[in-house]
Amino acid sequence: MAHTALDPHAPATDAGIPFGVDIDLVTGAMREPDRVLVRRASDMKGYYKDAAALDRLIAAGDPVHYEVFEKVIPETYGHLLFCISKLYPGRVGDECFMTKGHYHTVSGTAETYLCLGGSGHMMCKLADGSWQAEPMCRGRMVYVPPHWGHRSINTGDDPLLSFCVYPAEAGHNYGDIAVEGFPRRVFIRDGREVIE
Ligand code: PAN
Ligand code: ZN
Repeated sequence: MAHTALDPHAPATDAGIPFGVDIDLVTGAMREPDRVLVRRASDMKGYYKDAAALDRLIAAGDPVHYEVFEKVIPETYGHLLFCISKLYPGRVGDECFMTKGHYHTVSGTAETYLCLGGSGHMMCKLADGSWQAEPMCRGRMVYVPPHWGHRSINTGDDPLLSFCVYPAEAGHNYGDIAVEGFPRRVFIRDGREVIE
């Protein structure tokens, strides 16, 4: 995973010993995360329909699209990875900000997303092209079964915050999704959500 260490010399959490983490359920802030992944507009080339609109956004300041806050846990069977995913509101042209999306490398691994705030969709797809968009809003948990690619999409005006949990050995396969894309995109046109 292309995660960036906040402090590369910081000792990882000893996940062999029980520990606790403070999470602000309103802002999604995780206290003392070990790692923070930051993706900006410039990291999203090739993902949006309107490439010129993305280039304009990059030129206008290259805003952060999303951040993922997590503790370091051994990525081995039996452990669970958990993180806070914070997807900022915004549009590329009229397409809603979204995460890159991925399958899990160990594709038979599931994931739960508990939405803490904001609104949007978890866009899910199978390799055969079938898809399903699950609504996300505060208090709604979305279950992504094994083998489903998944991407979160922010249709609102506030950050879309989720607490995610998945098997530690899952891994992230971005390559297949980058090639295949998702069968549907989400736009806001004339104040209305359009999935097409
Ligand atoms: C999430 C995602 C997070 C960022 O933790 O990794 O929302 O999305 P991308 O990984 O698609 O950039 C998750 O699904 N982990 O498995
Ligand atoms: Zn995942």
